[in-house]
Amino acid sequence: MAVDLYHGEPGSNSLKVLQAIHEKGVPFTSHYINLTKFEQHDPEYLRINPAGQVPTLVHDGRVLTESTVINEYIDDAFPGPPLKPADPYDQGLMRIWTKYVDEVFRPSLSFLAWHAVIPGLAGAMPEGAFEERLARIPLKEKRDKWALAASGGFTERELESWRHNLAEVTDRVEQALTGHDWLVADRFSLADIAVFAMAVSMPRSHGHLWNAERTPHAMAWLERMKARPGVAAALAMPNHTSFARAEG
Ligand SMILES: N[C@@H](CCC(=O)N[C@@H](CS)C(=O)NCC(=O)O)C(=O)O
Repeated sequence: MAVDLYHGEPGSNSLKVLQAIHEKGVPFTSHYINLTKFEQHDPEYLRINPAGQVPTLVHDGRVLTESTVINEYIDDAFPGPPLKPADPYDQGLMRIWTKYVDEVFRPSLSFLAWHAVIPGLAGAMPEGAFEERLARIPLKEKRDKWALAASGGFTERELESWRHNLAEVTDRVEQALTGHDWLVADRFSLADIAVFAMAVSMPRSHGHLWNAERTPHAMAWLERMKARPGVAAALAMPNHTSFARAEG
């Protein structure tokens, strides 16, 4: 059995899959893709993942992309502790969390981070270098969004709605964890893994939302998550840069 995982720093979507694979105890070969060197756009990597994004799982030569899909596959395809609740209704609740992370939490976090970081990054590059990098991004949607971010083009209304989303996510997580150790059915699951992948950076990046006074249950859950051996092993994967950690 050969399991190859192509991933970036232990943050965001890469951290999501690294947690699942370590929690499940699946032996795998790690292939680090350096996002700050734009290795995700190298022709060799694009042959595996034409979207030019991490993570990508290759199991016995079969390629799977999309972190949420990969995590369900890891849980279904390999022995080890189950990462989904047994009850179908609880599985539904778990998937509402993973969908919410993919559609609301992660994009809001990314767009705000791009707004803060990309203009400086582009400005620090030699003339034309950023445009050259942009041209290599396979996904038009991402290319356009990065170009807009670089020119400071996100509107105040957009920024406000992404900030609002982050406050809403925070409140939902705090509420779900009040009186509970885990997000769904009082057991650790892919819901905790998906939310944690984005939330771990919140006390640092959005400390006004995530802090001991405002969100004591969410803060305690972050520590509970970090204390899990699989999650700790995922977080201990090499981290070469602070830029790519949570923002993608
Ligand atoms: N929907 C994809 C999104 C993957 C994604 O956005 N990956 C980011 C890192 S977290 C990435 O590769 N960013 C670099 C780029 O798009 O050039 C998934 O969930 O796997």
